[in-house]
Amino acid sequence: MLRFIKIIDNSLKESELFMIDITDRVRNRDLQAKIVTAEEVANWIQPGMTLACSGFTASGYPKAIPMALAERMKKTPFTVNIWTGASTGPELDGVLAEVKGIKQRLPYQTDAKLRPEINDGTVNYLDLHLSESAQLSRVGYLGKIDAAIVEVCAITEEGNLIPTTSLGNAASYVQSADIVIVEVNTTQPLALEGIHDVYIPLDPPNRLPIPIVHADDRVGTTYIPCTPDKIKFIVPCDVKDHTRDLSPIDENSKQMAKFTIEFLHKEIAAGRMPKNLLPLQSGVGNVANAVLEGFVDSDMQDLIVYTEVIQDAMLDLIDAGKLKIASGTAFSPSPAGMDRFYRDVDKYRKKILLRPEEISNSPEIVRRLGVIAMNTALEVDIYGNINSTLVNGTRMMNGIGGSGDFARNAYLTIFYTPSIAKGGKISSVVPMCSHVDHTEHDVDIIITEQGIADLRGKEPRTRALEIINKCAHPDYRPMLLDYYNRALEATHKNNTPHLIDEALSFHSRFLSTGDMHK
Ligand code: 0RQ
Repeated sequence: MLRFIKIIDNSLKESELFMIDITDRVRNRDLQAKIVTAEEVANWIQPGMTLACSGFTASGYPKAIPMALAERMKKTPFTVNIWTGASTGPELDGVLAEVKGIKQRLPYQTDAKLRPEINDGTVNYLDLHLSESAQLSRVGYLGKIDAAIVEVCAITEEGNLIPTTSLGNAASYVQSADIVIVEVNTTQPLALEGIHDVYIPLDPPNRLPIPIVHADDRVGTTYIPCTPDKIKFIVPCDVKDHTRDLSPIDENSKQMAKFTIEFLHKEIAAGRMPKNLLPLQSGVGNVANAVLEGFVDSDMQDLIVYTEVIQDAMLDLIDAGKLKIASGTAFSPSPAGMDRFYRDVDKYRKKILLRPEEISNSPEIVRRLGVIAMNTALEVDIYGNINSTLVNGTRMMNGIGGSGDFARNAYLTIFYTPSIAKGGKISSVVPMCSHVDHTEHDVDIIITEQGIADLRGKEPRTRALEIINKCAHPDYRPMLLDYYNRALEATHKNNTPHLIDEALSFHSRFLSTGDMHK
């Protein structure tokens, strides 16, 4: 059966009418009768509905339906609630933000058009720990799902769904929803079948131990369980994941990567870690990429990755013969990385495993495996608290994402930040964070391009000197030392000395003068 669908390509310009045949991917013949256009689904969606979508980073999110929905909203403005696994690409968050079509958004985002709407009160944004978001939705705190919208490679004879480049919360949303809408994406190769391991835990009080004791353990199914009767519509789509090229690794990131590798070598020498380290988790972005590339050039072997997002550097580690397994919830390489993956799919897929985010980020498993968590901060304070989300304590950047899932539960928790931002007008080391996502109790190591502060086994006053002297930029070091010394004196050496009237003075100075310097 052939169907017509209006497609908007990745440049987001309208293009011609394409004919997409997805019958080979809808293996249940009866289900083929449910194939419709994205416009038909967009017209079915009602204002105020909660649409729980697949997608994690710019990987595996529905595209044709949100684009058609945005077109409809241009003519008839209304809003819906969008739940996903994490951030998505411009064909979901971007197009809907552009028409102000989102009322509530959770659990994470990074979209440049959505961010201002979160910060001007248009969008109600729930910034959630990713590992917890599926459970919160299942038990009903977040309201009811009107439809789950899931991108797949294929639908099996039984109605089960073969996911694409991410799993995120898709399996849990499908389980909770009465109505499932499926986007069959023909750009997603069937070679992805088998790479997933779908396990949905029972909710308390019936939760059992999640039986993963090694990063490569498989405990679930290779598909998202579903039944034909739950599937209301099936929509063809041939728009690719909108993954981005990585920016070249800058000098600061290279320096932070170098500090990391040197430090980990010392940990091995001290007998605190095996020679192949412990499972690695790394955030996304420049520093994370540089650190992972640092491992490629290092003498370390048989590395294990238990993380959220699998990026290009993992392919480099596989090619260098240094990676045993990379377990995550999203495969999110650059376009070139994706081409590379597909050219040699049989080699790479043996080493890559995609799980639901409540498993990839599970506190239980992160603690059991002894993960080394490496994430990025906006700012750190002199006692080791971390702000990852709110600029000047108020303006949302992206969200906590999975950083909290890993930071609190890891064997070793490292945070990175360049010591200054905005050309030196901002010190990333401040007396007190303007907002705290990760507390001093969670943080072991802070690394800037200036140096590495080891906070383990140190009480707050010693930590303050360690952070100021090793991580702060030399331009700000005297100001921070002056603050600390006066706080020490004023509080008569309290456990955690602060001058309460002055603790946020760096921020207030920046807000009034545009510069944290005196
Ligand atoms: O702004 O783009 O306007 O220049 O913040 O900073 O240095 O480019 O760093 O891209 O790695 O992002 C914490 C936001 C860092 C990210 C954060 C400004 C700076 C720049 C970005 P411009 P950089 P990155 C797994 C883990 C939370 C989620 C997480 C993040 C912009 O890492 O969202 O960890 N983390 N997930 O100029 C004001 C400061 C600033 C500042 C930097 N102190 N004050 N602005 N900037 N420091 C991933 C997932 O969960 C999917």
